[in-house]
Amino acid sequence: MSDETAPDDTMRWGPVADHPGAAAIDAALWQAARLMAEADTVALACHVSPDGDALGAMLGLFHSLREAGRPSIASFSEPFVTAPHYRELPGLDLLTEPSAFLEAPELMITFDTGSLARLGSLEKNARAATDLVVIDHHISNERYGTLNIIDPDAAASGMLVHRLIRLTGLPLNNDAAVCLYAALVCDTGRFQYDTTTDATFEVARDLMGFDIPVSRLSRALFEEHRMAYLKLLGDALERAQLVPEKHFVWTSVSRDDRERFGVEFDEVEGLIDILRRTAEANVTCVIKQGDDGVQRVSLRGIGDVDVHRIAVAEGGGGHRFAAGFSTTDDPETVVERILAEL
Ligand SMILES: [Mn+2]
Repeated sequence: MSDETAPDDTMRWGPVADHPGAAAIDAALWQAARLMAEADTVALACHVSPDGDALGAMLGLFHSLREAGRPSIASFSEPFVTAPHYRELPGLDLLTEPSAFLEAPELMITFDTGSLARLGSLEKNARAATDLVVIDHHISNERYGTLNIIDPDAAASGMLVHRLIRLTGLPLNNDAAVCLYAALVCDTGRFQYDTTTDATFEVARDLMGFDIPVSRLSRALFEEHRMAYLKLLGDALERAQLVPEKHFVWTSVSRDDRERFGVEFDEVEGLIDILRRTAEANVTCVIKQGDDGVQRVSLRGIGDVDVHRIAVAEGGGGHRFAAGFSTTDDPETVVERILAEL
């Protein structure tokens, strides 16, 4: 699921403890910095099928640690490929294959990853880690670390990495700045979601002190697609169905569809951002079948609708306005269940 790219209403759920104060977060970040200083190697990981925030946050700290001369590795689970629109993020070529990741890291840090299961094949490495630091902004985070730094008020996990670097005096170099900028623009929808605050602009301003290729990044991240994807998009929109009485629109992309158009699973990530433009809909759903046959269901909501609730009922997670879950049921059955919930 790469459904973390929309705002959440941070006042809506969770006990007060889910919203640690600034001092508590800073104390936890200092604790993480101490662990990083003591570990022989710092092992970084993010969730399966990483999005711009997961990659950007992880690579941001990776570049900082490398600049500081701290031995570190970074990885994510198989399928060990990143969507082509992340190609401008520096450091993808420095990632370690998950099979070569430390089996029992002294210190492992996860980014943007709400649960151990979301680490995919790296879950076993996380379970074997002596210290496990969890850096995330998902309110549904299961707090599976030995040190959990969860800030639902942060617009992106990259915001927390920036805070860690600036708070503790870790070096911020150009590559780190580009990665953190990518994390920020991806999870704020290019400063368009309600998560966009003075804090996000302050971080953006700090990062802009470096040489950020703004327009090149923007085109790669948000605009450019292969013709094959645009053809698949046309087909998926042609088949999209509006359920007017439920203000619901949905479409699906099967494994066969992707094979027919020659499109990889990760390339279809942004389809929902097109379909959610439907004026008649408050809830948008895209059901994408992975190469393993499993259906990944992405939900987007606007207004009073809480799609997080629907996703949680299906064993998934996310935010109030952007959530998702996985299922082996066929798309029609899934949609029937969602419609019943609405
Ligand atoms: Mn995120």
